[in-house]
Amino acid sequence: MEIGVVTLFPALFEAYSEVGMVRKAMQQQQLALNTVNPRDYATDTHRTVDDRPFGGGPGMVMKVEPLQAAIKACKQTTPNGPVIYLSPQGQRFDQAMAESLAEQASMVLVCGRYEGIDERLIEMDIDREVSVGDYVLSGGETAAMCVIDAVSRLLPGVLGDAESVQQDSFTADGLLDHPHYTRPESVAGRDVPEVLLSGDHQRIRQWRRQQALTRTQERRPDLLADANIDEQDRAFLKKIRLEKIRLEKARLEKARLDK
Ligand code: 9WO
Repeated sequence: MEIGVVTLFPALFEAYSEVGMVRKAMQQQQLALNTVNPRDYATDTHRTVDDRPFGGGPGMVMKVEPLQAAIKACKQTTPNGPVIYLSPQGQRFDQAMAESLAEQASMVLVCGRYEGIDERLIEMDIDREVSVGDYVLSGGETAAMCVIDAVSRLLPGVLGDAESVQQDSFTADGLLDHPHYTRPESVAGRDVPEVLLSGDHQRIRQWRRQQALTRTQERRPDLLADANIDEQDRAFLKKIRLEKIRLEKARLEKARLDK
């Protein structure tokens, strides 16, 4: 996959592409990153890329011409891929979107700065707006890195057997991950759950599944609606819900008697 990035800060992407899965994907030639700086397409002596907002107010807006020229230059190497603008107004990025973007041969990620980009540029040159979450950043760069990171690890051959996407409970079944432990067996009096030391792989698999289910129900119950869970999983979730209610009732009863 070829990813073009339009950014006033290409150095951020150079640093990011030197580490981890992104570096691995590039070494394996599964990923190519190409940054284009709108400042290099500004035509005035001061290389201006921003201007005051029509209608007044604080801050600056990214000018159309340098940004448009940069996007055009970027599309030379990524002709058919979508042009994506990272903004809080966009469709929410998630694992399913990462999977569908990973199937593309190319894409262009446009990173805004200041108060944003001229709306007419969005109308003319942006195919879709994508948000990585409901917060305001100082620019789109870190959001673009989230997209690059999530997508690169899905490219063919990038993850080894050890980190297989199939093993990842979120990717496989839409559940949160189970907890992880490594040596030593005891840390400040906290022991690794006995089951993980048992060598009983059937029991370990079941425990991890139940941990993933419990955490998803407790922390992100919204994910259960689309999760890939079977009758046994549902029965377990019902059991822990009932257990929680029973404990709460016992607690209330105790409080009543203590009064
Ligand atoms: C600035 C601002 C100032 C006052 C009131 C509201 C405001 N919103 C913004 C704003 O959205 N600035 C953006 C900064 C302009 C475009 C790039 N920036 C950005 C992208 N911030 N956050 C994102 C982003 C992108 C993707 N997913 C989450 C957040």
